[in-house]
Amino acid sequence: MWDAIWINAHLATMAPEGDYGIIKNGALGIADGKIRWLGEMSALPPGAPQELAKEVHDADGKWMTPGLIDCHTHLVYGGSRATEFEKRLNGASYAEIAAAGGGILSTVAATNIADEDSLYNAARKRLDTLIGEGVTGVEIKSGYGLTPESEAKMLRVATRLGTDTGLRVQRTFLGAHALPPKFKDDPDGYIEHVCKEMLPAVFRESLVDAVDAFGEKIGFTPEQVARVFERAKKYGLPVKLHADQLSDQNGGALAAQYQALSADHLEYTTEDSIKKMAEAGTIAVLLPGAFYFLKETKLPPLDLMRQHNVPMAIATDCNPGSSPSASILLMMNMACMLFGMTPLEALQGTTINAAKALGWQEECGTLEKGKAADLALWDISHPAELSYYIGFSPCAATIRGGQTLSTAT
Ligand code: DI6
Ligand code: FE
Repeated sequence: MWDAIWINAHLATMAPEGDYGIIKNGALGIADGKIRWLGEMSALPPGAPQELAKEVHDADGKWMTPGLIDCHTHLVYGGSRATEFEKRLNGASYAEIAAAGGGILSTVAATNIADEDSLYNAARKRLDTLIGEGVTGVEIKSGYGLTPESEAKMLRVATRLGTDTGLRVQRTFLGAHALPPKFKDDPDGYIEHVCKEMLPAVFRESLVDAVDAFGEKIGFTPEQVARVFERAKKYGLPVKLHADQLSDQNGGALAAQYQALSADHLEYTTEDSIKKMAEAGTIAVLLPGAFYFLKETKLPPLDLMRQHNVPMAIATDCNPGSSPSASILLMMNMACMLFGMTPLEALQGTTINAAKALGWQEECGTLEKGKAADLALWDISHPAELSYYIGFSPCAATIRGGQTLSTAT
């Protein structure tokens, strides 16, 4: 006997490659937090649904997909950057604001003075918004602390968010996000500090699942990133990279060289980088919110990614500077409208490919027997509808490991 069954649901399993994997008029049974059975209603084992499972949910023609996964966020942060947004609309550029000590560093200042509870409460609202859009898994980066204590504080908040909500959370250490004022003229010294003090400190506290860096002219050089990645490898931690967002830094190739889970942004990435990502199995994470909010004009090379079979994921990049959004569905719409993705690619980008971008593909990302019961139920008439609405969530339920998630509000 299963713990629960959903009957009269249309399933978009996302399991076969290149397809929604649709099962019309289906059912899905779960036990111990895992999917135990799925298929057409007509193929259910004999007996009334009540005899098959302790809990019976009649989906009444709704659609079920894997729970969505937001595989790149900075959703723990203090303050807001609305005044900077206003400056940009009055003509200043993102890079100019960063060079003048604003940008990421202004969020670092606000995050450093915030206590854990206030960071938690602000982040929880953003996370609850994601849950309301069918999200069952999320990646959360540090990177607005830039001291061992403050990075640990951010990662503790990320840990608590996972524990309290029941979401699957990957905690990513992003110490190499920006140069703190204390190391203003000594980027190499800061990288040394990241490798020898900060990463060991958060690792000792078991606060970190992966390591990221910002490889960019206004971030860190490929050599500096490589040093961070070498150290991450020593700890057995997977890496990922903010790559080629504002200029080509061979970031895709660098990520691939370290078998990175993903290279993210990629507006300026070259074919050479993409080929290397394909060989290394590095996922391309596309962030249309940042492209939109920074008014970028250079599109990531999607055709090359398709040509070389680099799986594409989509994420919110939720952060106060370049993508102040906690809507994964809006990102799917933007990926279609701004990047020319298809709705199928967009849904793959927030399910199976997002799972791959976090190394979770054996556990979730598709509806398959044996995988976790991380599910989203939708009041829609076709899965393309998930990429279609703008600022509206047709989500009817979010289920993680068999438990229906509720939000704090
Ligand atoms: N790239 C981004 O999109 C975010 N970080 C990064 O390295 C933006 C961070 C910010 O502006 O606060
Ligand atoms: Fe980012």
